[in-house]
Amino acid sequence: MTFVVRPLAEKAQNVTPAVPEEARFYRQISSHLAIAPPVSIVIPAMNEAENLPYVFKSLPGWIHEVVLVDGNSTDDTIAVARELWPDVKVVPQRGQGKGDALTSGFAACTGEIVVMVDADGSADGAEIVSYVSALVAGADFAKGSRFANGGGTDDMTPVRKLGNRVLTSLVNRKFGARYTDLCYGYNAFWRYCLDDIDLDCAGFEVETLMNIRVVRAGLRVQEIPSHEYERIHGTSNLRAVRDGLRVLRVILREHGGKRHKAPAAVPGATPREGS
Ligand SMILES: Nc1nc2c(ncn2[C@@H]2O[C@H](COP(=O)(O)OP(=O)(O)OP(=O)(O)O)[C@@H](O)[C@H]2O)c(=O)[nH]1
Ligand SMILES: [Mg+2]
Repeated sequence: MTFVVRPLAEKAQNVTPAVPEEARFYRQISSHLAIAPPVSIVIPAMNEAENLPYVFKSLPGWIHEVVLVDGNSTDDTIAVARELWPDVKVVPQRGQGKGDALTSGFAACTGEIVVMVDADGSADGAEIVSYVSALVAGADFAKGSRFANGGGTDDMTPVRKLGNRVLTSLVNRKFGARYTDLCYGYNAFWRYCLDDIDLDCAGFEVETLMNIRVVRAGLRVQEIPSHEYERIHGTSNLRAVRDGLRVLRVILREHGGKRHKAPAAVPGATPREGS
């Protein structure tokens, strides 16, 4: 990958520089676009060793860093990640659940742009350029959607599609959003959005909480059509009813103006002892 090194002409509005001005340079991210802000990828991973080769293979070479949050994996997740991406920053998880993992991952990022990518092989890293393009063009939060024109899913059962649709309409009605997809893990944002998102949840309700708080904060949200592929190996950690109810609880609590206190643990999560 050839980087074209030039001084940055103007600092983007509202962007807190995470790297010194003199260390900035443009990275060419497509044949028509070069960007200055460094991009961090956050990957929550719990026993995903078999899927990581597909995930890392699809990541573009111009990214600034990869932060992998290990959910106390009992397989070779960490070793495989280090082999595939020697500079990977491995962050151990203190609690349990995807929300807890992302909280730790975001805190460890040094890039100005953060992209969340699942480790099950369902997300195509080639789409990252679309998310980043939307952000450098003015959006605060680039939210993946499997149901916007151009998006799709090979992974959702009819029951999950229905549940997602009902919960999406509820959020749209209660918070004045116009989302087409609520519970999707492929999103990107400028790091300053974390001040408004202020994550305090443990499980799969994390994306819903983020989507609600960014819209409530008046941030500019742009949906990005995204195709979700089937998980390649292993089984899903998501339980449609249990996690659907957690999502519903978050919606109702946020609408009631209360901050959601993180539950102690996510039932069904299987952490390894002593790591
Ligand atoms: N670190 C960490 N990662 C987790 C945890 N729970 C889930 N993940 C990761 O979060 C991502 C999404 O989890 P999945 O189990 O694929 O759930 P899903 O994508 O909603 O469900 P499927 O569509 O069936 O794949 C995967 O990369 C998981 O490894 C956790 O407790 N800790
Ligand atoms: Mg998945």
